[in-house]
Amino acid sequence: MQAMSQVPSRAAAGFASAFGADPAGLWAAPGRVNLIGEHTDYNDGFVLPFALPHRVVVAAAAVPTPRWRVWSEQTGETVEFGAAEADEPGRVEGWAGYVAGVVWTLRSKGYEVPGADLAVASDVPAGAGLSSSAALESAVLTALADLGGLALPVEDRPGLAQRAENDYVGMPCGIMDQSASIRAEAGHALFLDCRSLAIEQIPFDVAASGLAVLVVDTQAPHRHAGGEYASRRRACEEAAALLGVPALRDVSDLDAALEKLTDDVMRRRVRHVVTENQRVLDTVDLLRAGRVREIGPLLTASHASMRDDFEITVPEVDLAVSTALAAGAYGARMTGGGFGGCVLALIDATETDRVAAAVAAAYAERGFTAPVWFAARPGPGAERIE
Ligand code: GAF
Repeated sequence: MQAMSQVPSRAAAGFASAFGADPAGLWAAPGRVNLIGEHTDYNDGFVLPFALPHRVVVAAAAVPTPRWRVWSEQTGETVEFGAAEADEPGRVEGWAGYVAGVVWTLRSKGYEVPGADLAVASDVPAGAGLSSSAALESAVLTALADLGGLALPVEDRPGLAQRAENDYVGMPCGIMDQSASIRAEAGHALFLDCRSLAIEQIPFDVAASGLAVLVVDTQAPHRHAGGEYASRRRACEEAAALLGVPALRDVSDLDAALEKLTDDVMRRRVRHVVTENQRVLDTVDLLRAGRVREIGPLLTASHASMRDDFEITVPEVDLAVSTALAAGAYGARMTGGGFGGCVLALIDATETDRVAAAVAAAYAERGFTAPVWFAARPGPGAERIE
């Protein structure tokens, strides 16, 4: 917790040393874990993420000309770009591309984006499937909107940040991560209909039920994650076209749909998406009724579906899930896009250390890199913090 509270001062100090002045303000946006609903967002389906207390913090000040300088604590470098680079998708590469992408998406929608100096610090683990890039986009978007006094309704912001990632950076993600980072509320999970973009804040105070969400960062290297993600998305879109529906969200009779498809891989992809959507709805029903423990089997079924039907898990992830379950978790699943990343387990709060130790021991036995873990509580969405 202590390290987290230092992120704002690190961003402010980085701003002062990179730009020789004080920032006009500090803005923060969180990473997320997804409780359930994986690879459903780009199928117009349902998701239920919550915001982590881990955040990207941006210290920023407007400048009078259309140019942007961005310092990153992680790399220690300052990247500068102007309107020409911002207006050409892909031109700014690497981490600064997410910042340029936000400038691009706003400018291309006709917003008067102020030039700015920005310093970025973060305690969202990078490359762990906890949406550090969505947090960066969301923090920058929130900062630029405030600095420029842009009339930017909150419900439009996730789509703008997603567009930065899809069309500037070139990652075909759905809208879940940016929605979680921008629209989540502390103490709640965000139930999002990815077609209508309607949201409902679902109370998710695990501690009040004597429970904890243990997040295990498996440290598994991401294996071809980008290409595999894009190929899963393509398979879903092809299946929807074959089935004659706008998106897999619209499959109402799973058995009939599976009969129409001849390709076994495609059938399993469809089965994952359709059953996962239903699991999100069932989880929301249980949480609305305050039956938190009972969501466990849905989490575990979600994992089996990702492992067997969507085929996006890796041995480290499967081992963390099976070990947590054997150690008494009510449910456990991989969270995020897959091919590495994090696992979450719903456990009794008193059991956190014991379950984490069991996973660490299982990893040691298999010769896997030691995992990192923390207990996650739903934090707030993007906001100005100073
Ligand atoms: C990644 C993507 F960015 C999200 O849009 C979502 O598809 C997720 O993988 C899988 O549920 O985080």
